[in-house]
Amino acid sequence: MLDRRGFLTVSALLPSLPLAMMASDDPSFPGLIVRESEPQNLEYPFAALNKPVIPQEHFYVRNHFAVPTIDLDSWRLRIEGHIDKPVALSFDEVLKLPAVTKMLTMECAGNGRVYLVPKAKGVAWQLGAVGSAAWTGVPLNALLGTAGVKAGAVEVILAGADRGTVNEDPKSPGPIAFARSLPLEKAKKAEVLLAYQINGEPLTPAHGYPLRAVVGGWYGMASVKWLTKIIVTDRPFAGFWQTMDYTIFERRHGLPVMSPITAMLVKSSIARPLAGEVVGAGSAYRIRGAAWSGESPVLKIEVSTDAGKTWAEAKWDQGPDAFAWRLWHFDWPPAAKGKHALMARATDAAGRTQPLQRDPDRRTYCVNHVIPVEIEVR
Ligand SMILES: Nc1nc2c(c(=O)[nH]1)N[C@H]1C(S)=C(S)[C@@H](COP(=O)(O)O)O[C@H]1N2
Ligand SMILES: [Mo]
Repeated sequence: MLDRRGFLTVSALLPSLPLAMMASDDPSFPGLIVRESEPQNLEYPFAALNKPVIPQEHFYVRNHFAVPTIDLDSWRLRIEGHIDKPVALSFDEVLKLPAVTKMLTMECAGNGRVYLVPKAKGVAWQLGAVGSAAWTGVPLNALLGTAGVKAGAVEVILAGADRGTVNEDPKSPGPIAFARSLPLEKAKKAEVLLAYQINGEPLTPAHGYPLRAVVGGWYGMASVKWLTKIIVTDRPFAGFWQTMDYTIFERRHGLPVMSPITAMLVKSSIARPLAGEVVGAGSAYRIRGAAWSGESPVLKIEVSTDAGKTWAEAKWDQGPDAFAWRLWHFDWPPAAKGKHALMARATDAAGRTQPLQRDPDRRTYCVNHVIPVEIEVR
């Protein structure tokens, strides 16, 4: 099937095939890990990380509901609310607007949840609900300019075409659409795109075809897929994923206040070795991983091979970027035989360092504390 620009959309031909079964350009790729099959929730096998750009067919998938069926002819992007003039654009009209391409890293706020003690409810992500890609689309700010934001506007709600009923308490009052808001200030930033391409390809249905938001620097829940409606408001949005799911406690005057999750926290993850891996004594082993932070470049990456007693700096594979992760490596001559706990910790340009301890204010989200990787040298 050809899309409007004549691109072959593989996924349009195979709408019911799980992503994990789709053809890949990399025969060594082990496939995505199925965390849930309906709705589809697929994790990137983090140990496979060997280049900074994740191809679309390897990119993790986080869906709350079934992928909506979109008819491109009747599809419109509508801008409503606290604006001068309502806007309704066809997909062809969106494609004609000036576009930009940016490398942006996106991490699900639940990534790493499986490492929480006690065991937390929710999708049991390990390290791989994160990815980085080159996204192409229209800056949200340009569309807000066309609509004319009125004085007194505070937020921009982004709503998707997917709908469903939340069946766990607190249950939703029937089917609701996935929606999330951004403060107007963030919505106007250059890193907030309405994207229709990833790595130069049209989006697949799983990743939001035909158009999705990509909110650079923020956890993934802000990057609303299957975007059809943008509502500018003069008061804070209190939707389900704004006030129930995807919230953490923030301390205000010492009191914990439920607050929507926003920017990604500074984090690094070790891709190799895997926990439990056996490493040969004597030969140098290359420890590899990635590090990122929201809205700030990561500048320092340290590795400990003795459970945090001593730390040494690792080497970066890419230059600093405020919105994209950097891969790193550390060449370790594993001398002593026996068990070792490997750790990595990143520091960003704002001076924030990854903590060693879990902060319980973050509920089951924003897992960025250092997670030791226990291996054995033989
Ligand atoms: N409409 C819609 N947008 C959505 C979601 C969703 O379920 N519906 N999931 C969000 C979450 S929680 C994440 S982490 C990202 C994941 O994007 P991806 O599936 O392309 O990796 O999409 C976000 N946008
Ligand atoms: Mo997410």
